[in-house]
Amino acid sequence: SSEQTYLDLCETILKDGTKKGDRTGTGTYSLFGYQMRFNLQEGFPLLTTKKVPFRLIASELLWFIKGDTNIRYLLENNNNIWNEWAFENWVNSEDYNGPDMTDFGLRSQKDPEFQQVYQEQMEIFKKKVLTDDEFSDKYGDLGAVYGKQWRDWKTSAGQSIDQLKQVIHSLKNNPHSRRHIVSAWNPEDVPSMALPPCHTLFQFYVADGRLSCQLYQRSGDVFLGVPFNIASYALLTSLIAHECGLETGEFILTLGDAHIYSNHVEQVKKQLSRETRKLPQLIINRDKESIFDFELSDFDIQGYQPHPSIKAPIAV
Ligand code: UFP
Repeated sequence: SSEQTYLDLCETILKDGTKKGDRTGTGTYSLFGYQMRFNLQEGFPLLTTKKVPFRLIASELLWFIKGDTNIRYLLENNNNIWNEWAFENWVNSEDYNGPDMTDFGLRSQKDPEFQQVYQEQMEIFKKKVLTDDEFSDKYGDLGAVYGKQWRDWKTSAGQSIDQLKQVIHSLKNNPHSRRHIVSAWNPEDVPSMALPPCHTLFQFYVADGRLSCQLYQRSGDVFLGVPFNIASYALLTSLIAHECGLETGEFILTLGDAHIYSNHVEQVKKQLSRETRKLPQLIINRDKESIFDFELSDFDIQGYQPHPSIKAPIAV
């Protein structure tokens, strides 16, 4: 099954990965340059060897598609995956005068007492983003992240480029083009970003009535991040194929620095000991056409019977 290509990557990193320090201070096993292909006709590539939370992936993708960069929409959908990045801006600002949150990511993993203090501050922060418009505009917004670059790329002339709309237009009108590209990597914005885009550039390809997509991902946390990234782009490809009246083809993920954090190794080994199961199916509401009209309730995953989830600390 397609899932095997992911498990092969995990095995290859454990076997051949170079031990390498990293920005977060955690340490990784890493290799450079790896490609995986997922045949979307075989089923939706949501891993079955551990449970992957589809709802979080779907709400994050809709957030990108809307061009939204404020975590409020995510919080409204019980999605906490971007909280740390906004929280970091908040605790580093002049307006914050709570307990010291220096290095909150690492410290909360090592120090249970600090973990509690951190959780409290995070809850206060989330509540403010959800209820206080002014606060939310200032500290809930992550700035020039994916949604911004996909939908509202600012040119030097002060104009805006809607890359996602343009690429859908070109897929419909000039399917054989070799220029169906969306770039999230904006060199001008990178220095001011807390997290420069991991999924940097993607390209679509049409042949035999099928839509394929290839993503170049500069950096992949293979245990925690990559399963999300695979499902997210498989979903994006499926939604755009739906809008363009095409069948789905392949999703191809090309990774730059593909790494397993040293504190994920045991979890990866556990996952590798499990048997793959049949991939689920993605169901899309046929009454809607444009991907810009889709809501969370317009699609669902059917027949997903994964092994239980496996917990692991996230490197911030
Ligand atoms: N990461 C992913 N996928 C993502 C995302 C982050 O794997 O979609 F946003 C991981 C990769 C890396 C870390 O472990 O987050 C980002 O750190 P860096 O910028 O140092 O590569």
